[in-house]
Amino acid sequence: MARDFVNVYVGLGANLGNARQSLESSILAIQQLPETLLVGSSSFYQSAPFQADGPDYFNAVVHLQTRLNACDLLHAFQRIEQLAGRERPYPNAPRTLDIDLLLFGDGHIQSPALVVPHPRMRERAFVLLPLSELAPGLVTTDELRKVQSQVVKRH
Ligand code: PH2
Ligand code: MG
Ligand code: MG
Repeated sequence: MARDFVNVYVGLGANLGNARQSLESSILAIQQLPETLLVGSSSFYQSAPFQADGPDYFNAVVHLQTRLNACDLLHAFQRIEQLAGRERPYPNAPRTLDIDLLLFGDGHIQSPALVVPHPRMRERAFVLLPLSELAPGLVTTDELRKVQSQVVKRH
């Protein structure tokens, strides 16, 4: 029997090259993945690098429904990052495109390659603000209050 569609939330980020264009292109690429529907995408948000360096980031969150498993989805995201010229010279280095699996249904995954829910997403305004725009029920007001000192500009 075919597996059910799972609700998935994905964080997009870029701070090298034309970051806004990279986010737009990544959404188109994600939309073309097999067995996957794009349900919605947030506004774009601009912020200084959080615990990282380089130019300002543009970030967004997209909501998907997919029948791919988390591992296949991760590999598909890595391929899209590669096509966007992603390099990894050191941890949290500036990047042309970062695609992070934030939530995979109500699944909990703990493997060397993938941890879901994303372990740092609740500390980051650049994730919580676009996520709460798309799915207000997934972010509490208390969580938003805790990150309110992080300056994030909605576009
Ligand atoms: N990603 C990081 C580290 N810091 N800061 C902002 N503003 N946006 C990001 O996407 C980001 C970051 C590691 O993935
Ligand atoms: Mg990331
Ligand atoms: Mg990443």
